Amino acid sequence: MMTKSITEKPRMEKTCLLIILLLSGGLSTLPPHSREYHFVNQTMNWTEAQSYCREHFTDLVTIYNSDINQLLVTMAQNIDDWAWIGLYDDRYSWKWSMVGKLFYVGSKNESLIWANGQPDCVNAKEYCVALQGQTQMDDRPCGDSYPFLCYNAKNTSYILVKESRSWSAAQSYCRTYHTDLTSIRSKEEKSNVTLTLNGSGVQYVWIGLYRDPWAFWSDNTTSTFTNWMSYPYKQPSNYYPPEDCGSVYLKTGEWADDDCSNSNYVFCFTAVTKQTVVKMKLQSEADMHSTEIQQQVSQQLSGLMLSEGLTDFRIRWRKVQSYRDDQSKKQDVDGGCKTEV
Ligand SMILES: *[C@@H]1O[C@H](CO)[C@@H](O)[C@H](O)[C@H]1NC(C)=O
Ligand SMILES: *[C@@H]1O[C@H](CO)[C@@H](O)[C@H](O)[C@H]1NC(C)=O
Ligand SMILES: *[C@@H]1O[C@H](CO)[C@@H](O)[C@H](O)[C@H]1NC(C)=O
Ligand SMILES: *[C@@H]1O[C@H](CO)[C@@H](O)[C@H](O)[C@H]1NC(C)=O
Ligand SMILES: *[C@@H]1O[C@H](CO)[C@@H](O)[C@H](O)[C@H]1NC(C)=O
Ligand SMILES: *[C@@H]1O[C@H](CO)[C@@H](O)[C@H](O)[C@H]1NC(C)=O
Ligand SMILES: *[C@@H]1O[C@H](CO)[C@@H](O)[C@H](O)[C@H]1NC(C)=O
Ligand SMILES: [Ca+2]
Ligand SMILES: [Ca+2]
Repeated sequence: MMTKSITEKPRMEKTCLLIILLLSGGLSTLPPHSREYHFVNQTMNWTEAQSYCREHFTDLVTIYNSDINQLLVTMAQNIDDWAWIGLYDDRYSWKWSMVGKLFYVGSKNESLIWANGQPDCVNAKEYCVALQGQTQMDDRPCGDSYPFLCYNAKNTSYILVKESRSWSAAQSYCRTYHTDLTSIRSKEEKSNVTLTLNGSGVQYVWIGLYRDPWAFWSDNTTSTFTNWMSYPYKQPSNYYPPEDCGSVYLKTGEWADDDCSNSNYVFCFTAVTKQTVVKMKLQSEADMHSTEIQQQVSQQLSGLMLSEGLTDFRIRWRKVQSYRDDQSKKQDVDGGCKTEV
């Protein structure tokens, strides 16, 4: 006689729970709606200040407008000293005029070599690059007038214009009559440039390399607001080079560039992140456990949310096993039903 034992399992209905997290605050590159500011009543160098802020709060402060600037001044109660802010100058963040993309020359040489001690950004005024002695690079004041090298993409030729112009006037000229100021991104380009300059006797010649001064904040957000001190010491000055870190004078709220190894007070911020969770239970004839179907639904949903102007969100899937015979007994099972966009 055969016996058959069947363990009767409750019937399962596969359902997926779709979870949408709506976020705002510190996680995007847009200034968040709400930040808390902190004055650190201790002095340290800029790198230590950055670590301190990241450890105890979110990051060094980014100042988006004069209201925030004023608020910081109020917090420090008239101390006759300086405090670090998140602003810094990256003297290796060079870009080519022709591509407009960040091209990190850095301190290592690709096919370019910085002349001894360069880039030194004398008086915080040198944001354009000229070839010096035809081979080595030097950052120079963009307003200086030098001969310049254009590149013409139509007939792939390099044109040395011996008439001296400022960097931006040279750029306009090249863009009008040729393609742009020349780039030097490879050995081939370098040797063509050397060939073009050979025998010309030019001392300095503009090429297409330039950078934006004081463009970066520690938390990677951007701000167009500045409040540089103009009197009695015009800032930024790069007076004791390198002065690559931004600080605020606590009595007036005016800014100065400072040697990053100096000891200053510190302003940090905490991003107040708001999170809204939207849960949707989806039931369908389609197999909601199929990754393909989940991705399709996620994609449509993200498209919908983006078109509504919502940019900061995550979509997650979660498997829910609901038992027909006992609706109250529900289990969330991680994995298996999960997708993120
Ligand atoms: C900083 O600390 C000193 C004592 O160490 C105190 O006298 C001063 O009021 C504090 N300043 C602020 C702004 O908290
Ligand atoms: C890089 O610099 C070294 C010396 O520091 C030099 O020998 C080498 O030729 C340079 N390379 C390029 C591609 O310029
Ligand atoms: C390339 O074209 C430019 C602009 O028309 C001209 O000035 C230049 O002489 C040409 N170079 C060669 C090598 O044909
Ligand atoms: C540079 O010169 C070489 C020949 O030395 C040529 O093959 C190449 O096309 C030139 N490159 C550019 C960007 O003009
Ligand atoms: C520069 O031109 C001279 C002739 O005018 C030539 O002898 C020399 O080899 C050239 N140098 C380079 C680097 O091409
Ligand atoms: C800022 O951006 C850089 C490069 O994109 C990245 O390496 C770094 O982790 C970012 N820092 C923060 C605080 O988000
Ligand atoms: C800041 O101080 C730390 C430890 O004292 C040191 O390792 C670091 O190099 C300093 N940073 C700067 C920019 O001087
Ligand atoms: Ca220089
Ligand atoms: Ca300074």
